[in-house]
Amino acid sequence: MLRALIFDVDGTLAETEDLHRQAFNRAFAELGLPWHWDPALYADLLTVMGGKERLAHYIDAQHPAEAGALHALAPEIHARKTAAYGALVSERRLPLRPGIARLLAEARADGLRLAVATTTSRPNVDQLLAVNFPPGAKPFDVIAAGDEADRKKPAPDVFLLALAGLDVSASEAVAFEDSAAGISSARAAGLPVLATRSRYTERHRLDGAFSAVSDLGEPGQPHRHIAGLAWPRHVVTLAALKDWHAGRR
Ligand code: XBP
Ligand code: MG
Repeated sequence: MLRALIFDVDGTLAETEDLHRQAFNRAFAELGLPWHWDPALYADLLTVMGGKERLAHYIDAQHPAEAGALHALAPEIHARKTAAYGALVSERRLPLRPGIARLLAEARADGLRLAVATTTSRPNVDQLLAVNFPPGAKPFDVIAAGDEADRKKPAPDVFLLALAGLDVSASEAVAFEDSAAGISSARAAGLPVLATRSRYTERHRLDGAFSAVSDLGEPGQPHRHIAGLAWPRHVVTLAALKDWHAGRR
């Protein structure tokens, strides 16, 4: 029986990654670092999950001669980036992707449990939820984020943390992801995955997902089907998810 839905954040709940990119650039400028991550470079860097890990990879790859000093500065860079990201999410009032609020409401009304499983830092999740839900709302029962997991995606840790917090087994849940690493992580945790491709994962292979679509769709705003299971009227509804889940092998 389907008892829970578990959502990735960046690229899945909302198109956040370009604000992360802009936040990194703001942090570099604040600290006088002559670095600028353009969208093409950031798309490459996104193969490394985790902003701190991504920054460390960039330092080692692009600035090996000063790596020692730069790694020592990295926590300050990332802290400023997180502050800048929160300001950007708030300023831009970053919306949820199509179908997310609808599916969350359908799931809540049907008594399902809801969780987030993300590589991003917890303050980033809180900020995105704060601009999309009323004060005091608790859209998710469990939020598993960032450094709470021992290993970042594609390791399964953060999805296992979410399952434990929900007290459900992987066979009773469905995961939603946008990236190859995220799909690998959820699959490694034993979860079926519905992939909603995002702007920064246009070139990602979404193998492993039982269904891949452009987004969850809204009545009157059908999604584009990419691969795997197709959805009636090109909209992912809880009823259709429950039908699939009940009939899956
Ligand atoms: C996406 C990530 C995160 C963000 C940046 O996480 O890899 O690292 O890019 O956030 P997910 P931080 O898709 O799992 O939500 O700088 O806080 O890591
Ligand atoms: Mg993601």
